[in-house]
Amino acid sequence: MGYRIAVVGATGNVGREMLNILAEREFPVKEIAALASRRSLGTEVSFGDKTLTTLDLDTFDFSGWDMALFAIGSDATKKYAPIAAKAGCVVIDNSSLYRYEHDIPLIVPEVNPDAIYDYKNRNIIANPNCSTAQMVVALKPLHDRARIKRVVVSTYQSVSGSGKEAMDELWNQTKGMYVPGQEVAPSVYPKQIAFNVIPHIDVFLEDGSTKEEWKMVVETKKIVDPMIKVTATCVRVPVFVGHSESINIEFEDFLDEDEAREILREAPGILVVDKREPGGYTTPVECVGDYATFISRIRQDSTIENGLNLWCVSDNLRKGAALNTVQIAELLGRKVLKKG
Ligand code: 11C
Repeated sequence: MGYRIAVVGATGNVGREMLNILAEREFPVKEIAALASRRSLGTEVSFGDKTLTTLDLDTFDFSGWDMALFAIGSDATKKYAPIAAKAGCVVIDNSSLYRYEHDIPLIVPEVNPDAIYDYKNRNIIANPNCSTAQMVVALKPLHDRARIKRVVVSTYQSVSGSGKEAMDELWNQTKGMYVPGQEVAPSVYPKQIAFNVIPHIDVFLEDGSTKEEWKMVVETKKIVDPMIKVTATCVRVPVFVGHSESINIEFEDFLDEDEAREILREAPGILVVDKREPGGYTTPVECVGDYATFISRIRQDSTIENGLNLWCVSDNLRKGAALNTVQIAELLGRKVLKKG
């Protein structure tokens, strides 16, 4: 028993986290393959106490493999995901390529687990954007109680969301600020990220919003409820790992802040840390390596009839990417494939 699992893009930030999380959660693995592009071939990656040598994605035969967890860009996904899916291997994809297609389920297991059965349409399941994943975990239990009408969210997103080169840029730029002659010019980002914030993530759209902001709107509707209105401002901040969000929610019905706190305490995937004193909240550095979405600063918004404010923090490489993917794999195993 157990599953034959391929991790595609095993040498990247998210691929490595997928391997860590599969091992940590003792996912029932019968065989595991770490796949990479030819450029990274032969690179070794860790899987629990084992070391795996990466195999060539280009020549890999997906027949007989149960699931492939994809953590490569949209262009490469477009080439390889259909090959895996056609070979009978269920693709769980982290890129944005398939998320918005009507016959591809977009899943956060705490929120819409029943969408799992739609995997059969194309043998592909999509994983949401990191900033959406952590937000919808918090929204869903509140929506079930008081019906959300509108959400206004501002994000504070870490550089790991843009990959390893961006993490290096923050590190080198920060060091370079103190050493005359070693200043590092922006390269991944359009402006300096060290000691700065940049109100721009992903490409600009015609209406003046960015694609990251659009993703939060469209994905929340697909995962939670198409009736919820969302407006987002996404901002990159000089934090290595951990996305934070200030979320303002307007409900149909009144929801008291104490009841909201109790609902969130009971909700799956959430840890409430909400003491009204210095340090009685969670910051991104404290969420790194954790599975939970942390909620703090829960309070009434007295400027509207039925409003709440809250602060939401999570490890974007985990709940925002690798953990959610592994949770989808667990869900698929538990509800459908049943080999575990
Ligand atoms: C960021 N949220 O922080 C992005 C990274 O659509 O999966 C993930 C992009 C995506 O830059």
